[in-house]
This record gives sequence, C-alpha cells and structure tokens, in this order.
Amino acid sequence: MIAIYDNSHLLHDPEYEIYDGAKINYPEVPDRIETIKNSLTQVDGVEFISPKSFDDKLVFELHSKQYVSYLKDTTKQIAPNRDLYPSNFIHDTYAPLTQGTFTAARKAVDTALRGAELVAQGDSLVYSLCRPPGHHAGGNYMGGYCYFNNAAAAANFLSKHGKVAILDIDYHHGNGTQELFYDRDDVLYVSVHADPSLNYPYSHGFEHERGRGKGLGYNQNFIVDKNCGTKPYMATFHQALSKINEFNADFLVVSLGFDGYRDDPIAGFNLSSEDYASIAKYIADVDSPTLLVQEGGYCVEALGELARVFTKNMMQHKNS
Ligand code: SP5
Ligand code: ZN
Repeated sequence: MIAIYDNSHLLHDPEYEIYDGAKINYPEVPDRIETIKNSLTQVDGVEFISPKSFDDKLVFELHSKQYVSYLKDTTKQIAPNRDLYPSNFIHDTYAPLTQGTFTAARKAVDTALRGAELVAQGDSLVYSLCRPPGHHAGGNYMGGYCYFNNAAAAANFLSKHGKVAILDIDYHHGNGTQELFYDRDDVLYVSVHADPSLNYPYSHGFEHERGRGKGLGYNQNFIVDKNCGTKPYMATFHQALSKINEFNADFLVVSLGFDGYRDDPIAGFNLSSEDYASIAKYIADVDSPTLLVQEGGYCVEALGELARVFTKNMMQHKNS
C-alpha cells in the first residue's frame, strides 16, 4: 500500500479554539499526522511517497474562486504564531487561520489528489495522510478544522474515471462533502455519524437529507449515539456498507476519522482498536479500489495504533 505524506501540514498550527467563549487548546494538532506517519513507517508493505502539485482548476471545481482567494490573501497578512478567527466564508467558529494555513490546506488537497490518481491508475489501496482535514469544508466556507475538502477533491477527480462512493466514518457528519455532491448521482455519499441535533455540525446530517434533483437517493445519513459502543455501531455501519455495496462503485473513497475511538477527547462512540480492525476488514471486502483520506481523530496517543491496525487489516483483506 502506498501512503502519501507531506510535511507542509506542520505550517498549520493554531494555538487555541474558542469554545463557549473561552480559549481552549486546539485539538487538531500537527502531532496527529506525525504520529500516524511514524507508526505506518514500521508497517510491512507500506511505502511512503510525496504528493505532487496539481492544477488549481481541480480546486475550483469544488470551491469558489472568491473563497480560495480569501483564504490565500487573508493568511498572507497574518503574523507568525498568531491565530485569526475569520468572519467571512465560515460555517462556524472552529476554523482558525494562521500564516501557513492556506499552504498546508492546499497541499492536503494535493495529497488526496495524488492518492486519487494512483487509484485511477490501478492501485487497489492508497492512504492519503491529509491534514488539515476536509469533510466540513464546502464550496464557499471553512469550518470544523477544515478548509478545503480533500476527500471531495479525490472523489471528484475519480468521478471522471467511473462511479464513486464516499463512505464517511468520521464521528462527525461531513456536511461539506454532502453539500458538494448533493445534486449528483455519479458520486454517492454515505455517512455514519453522531446525532447532529446534539453534536457538531448541528446544521446537517439528518436522515431525511437524501439528495436533490437527480442526486435524490445518492446521499445517505446514518445516525448513531455518542458512546454507543460496538454492537449498535456495527449494526448501523453494516446498513451503511450495504448501501455502498448496492451502488457498485468503480472507486471507493473513505473519509477516515478515528474520533469514534473510546478515548477521543472531543468525541467518541466508545470504539476500541479491535473495532477499527473489524471496520477495516469489512471495508476491504467492498469490491472497489479504495482511497483512504484522513479526517479527524484527536486522541494523539492512540492514533498511531489505530492507523496501524486499520491499514494492516485493510491490506490483509483487500487482496485475499
Ligand atoms: C474533522 C473533524 O473531526 N472536525 C470536528 C470539528 C468539531 N469541532 C467542534 C467541537 C467543539 C468541541 N470542543 C471541545 C470541547 C472540550 N470540552
Ligand atoms: Zn470528526
């Protein structure tokens, strides 16, 4: 399995998050991806490569020119080691900008696109270690630690080569991804996440949101309870997976969040690393070349283990 990594993500390092009016430590830290990279380096059969630079037009197919310019121009004016909470093009107050945010976020798109390109060329399993994450970013906004939608960029790239399914197993609903494909029938979006009436992103992720126009039926939301544990989670996960299998996609993109883990500091379905191993096995059984795109997961001490277990099980089952 090829894993794609670039150290530009280190340039995005906000100091605080505003929560309930107070400054708290920012949970989406550079160590998340460093830990995952270091762990996967030890795994037999994983080979690391760097992304390359893809044309901006692939970004503009999803995000407006106004939004992209706003991010680029605004971050240029931020002093080193300062955080700016923008007041334009936002979904919420969970997307602080630093001087390096645009560069890091743009490279995360390249990281996802490089993975998509490899999968389009015939690789059966690739892992894009994207940071910052992407699934809360929409056409015209940032939010929830996300700026550009990496998984959506990969799915949109792959849609030029065949039918694409996106399976989002981050704890949070991927409102940005949902929005970007809401009218389309060539990209299926299926998400398993915590109840949005009680959890971020609050605005979207309800089961009645099923797509629009020819996209009707190509958006499927599955809700599980916070801290629900293995049995209820897996029951719902299997329903979601059967939608993916029915669609019979040429390519599968997984928005891979580990924030369902039991010790996650901001989320959690009370899942163990064994649960992530079995989730990986079931996803590997989907008969489509698969791109893993990193989303959330904030228990830094566990991320190395979770990524290792997940990729090992994916690799073992993908080719057997
Ligand atoms: C990609 C991803 O997983 N984004 C998640 C964004 C969730 N942001 C809002 C969470 C607010 C909770 N903040 C910490 C509360 C500490 N008690
Ligand atoms: Zn999340």
